[in-house]
This record gives sequence, C-alpha cells and structure tokens, in this order.
Amino acid sequence: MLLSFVLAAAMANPSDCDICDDAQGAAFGLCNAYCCAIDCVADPAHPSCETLLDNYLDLTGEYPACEVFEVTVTATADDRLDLWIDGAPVSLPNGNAWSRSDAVTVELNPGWHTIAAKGTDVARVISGFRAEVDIDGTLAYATGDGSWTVYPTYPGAGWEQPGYPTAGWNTPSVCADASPWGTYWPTLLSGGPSKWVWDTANCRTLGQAWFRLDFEL
Ligand SMILES: [Ca+2]
Ligand SMILES: [Ca+2]
Repeated sequence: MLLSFVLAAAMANPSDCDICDDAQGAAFGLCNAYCCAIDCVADPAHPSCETLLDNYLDLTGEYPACEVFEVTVTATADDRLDLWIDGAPVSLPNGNAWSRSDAVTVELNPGWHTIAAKGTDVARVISGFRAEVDIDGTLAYATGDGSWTVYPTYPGAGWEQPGYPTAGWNTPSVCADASPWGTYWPTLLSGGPSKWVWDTANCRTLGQAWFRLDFEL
C-alpha cells in the first residue's frame, strides 16, 4: 500500500527529476520513488527507502542512478605510475611520463572503495607520487592531506585489493624539496592542492613506494 502511494507520487511529478530516465518499467517507478519522490539520498532514514532500494537491487542488480558516484582520479608519479581501482588495473597513457598526469573516471556505488598506486623511480634525481580524487566533480582527497597510506617495500600479494589490511602502513611524507620538479608541474594537477609525496620526506630514496586510499561513499 505504501509502495503504491510512493509510486503514484513519483509518477505524478515525472518532470521534477530526470536522473531515472534510463530505467525502464518497474525499475523506473522504483528509481523515481527512491531518487525523486522521496529523495532517499537526502533523507536516507525515510521508512520507505530501505524497501525501495532492496526492490530495485533485486529487480536490476544495480543501484538507482542517484546512488552512483562519479569518481575521477588524476595522478602521476616520478618516474612511473601503476594504478588500480577496487583491485582492477587501470590503463594509463601517461604512466611513464612523470610530467603528465592521467585522469580516470569511474562510476562507483555506495560503500568502501580502494585506489591503489605503485610509484616506481628509475634512479633519476627524485621520486614522488601526486594525486587528486574528485567525487561528483568536487575535490575529495589529495596527496598530502593525510588521507593516503604508504608502504616502503613490496607489501605482499593482494596489496592493491579492497580489504587488504593496512595496519603498519604510514602516512606518506610531503616531499621537503620539490625544486627538482621546478615549474614543470604535471598538466591537470597544476595549481591543484595535491603535494608530491613519497615514503620519506627526502624523496631521494628513489626505488618504489606503494600507496592506498581507502574511502567510503
Ligand atoms: Ca604520468
Ligand atoms: Ca625520478
């Protein structure tokens, strides 16, 4: 009965919200009720939200569109960056170019997520990792803000996977002297709030460093 009322309310104002336009049939009704008529993102404690979400998940196997986050990772490392999002490797056209960042956008659902990055130096001058993470177009995390963790030696198999235990990992150090990078700031990161970081503030240890950002949406 409540669900019928909610669906009727959603259908009464279909133009108020177009985020569910890609959903079909019953899924459209459930999405519209969840995202628009009630706005469960703003009012998750509403008594109908849990049922609506369960029904939508059962019907489609996916979250309603208003519970999908657009996450953009912009990053580079001196000299090489390898990147994983939720354990899956990401192809980086500029992975071997320290002065050029890559920007990768993925859609993620509510819950915990992991961005993993391996920085590799090729024994040249200085080493560093730099990254910014936007959620739905707003900067959420940047290297140097204390949100990342780092491990100075190979952490072991599965280190890039969600749920990998990071006890004993450290907060990356902001590189004390960024002058070797001069004015060659990586494109897309230029002027951003991120800092060059590594496992020590010296940033002359070269070698490799392993980074993780575990965050909840
Ligand atoms: Ca790069
Ligand atoms: Ca280097």
